[in-house]
Amino acid sequence: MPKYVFHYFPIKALGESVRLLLAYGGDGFEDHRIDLDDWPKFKPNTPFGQMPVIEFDGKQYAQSIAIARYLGNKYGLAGDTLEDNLEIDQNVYLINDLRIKAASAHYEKDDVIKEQKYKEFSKGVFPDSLEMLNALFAKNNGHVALGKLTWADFMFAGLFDYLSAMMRMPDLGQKYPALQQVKDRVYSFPKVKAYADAVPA
Ligand SMILES: N[C@@H](CCC(=O)N[C@@H](CS)C(=O)NCC(=O)O)C(=O)O
Repeated sequence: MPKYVFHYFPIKALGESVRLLLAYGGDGFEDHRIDLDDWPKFKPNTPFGQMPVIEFDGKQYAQSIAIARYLGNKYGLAGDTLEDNLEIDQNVYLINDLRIKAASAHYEKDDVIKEQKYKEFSKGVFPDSLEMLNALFAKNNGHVALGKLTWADFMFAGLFDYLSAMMRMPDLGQKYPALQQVKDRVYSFPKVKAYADAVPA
């Protein structure tokens, strides 16, 4: 019986960063992927009616960034000082701001407003944020923060495909090579690669 059970939909989205950290940590985890049809039955049993949720030692915990930070601390992927951890959080929340913006276009229900958002964001917030992140990661030697491997790298690597799809930018990695570098490094760890090779794309 693995130590951790990780509950999420059968997609990457907000779950993949945690899965990558669990794979890297190597303690073993049950990758419980819940289909949309089964979700209404499972939802009331989660802390806040949302996933991702991680379960261990008889308890459940929600919120993807909180879970990623916890695993980062556990697996030696946090900073050494309070200020180091502030820098990691700062850069993680910068990525998260872009994720929220991209989601506001991607999940927009009104088709006219949706296309307006894509038009506006594709000229403004998307390139502006991506250039900022690319410069930040390049300055950090191909990492998200502190110039070294931290849980923030896993956070970003796990979100990469989701961001690329939500921003309608299939060439994200070609356009912004430092972003690709962060992703590639994370996926090059043998345990992470083994996990990624074994699951559906
Ligand atoms: N801030 C939360 C957001 C979680 C969230 O939005 N989860 C969505 C899926 S990505 C969900 O559970 N949706 C189903 C529902 O709300 O019923 C996190 O980062 O974990």
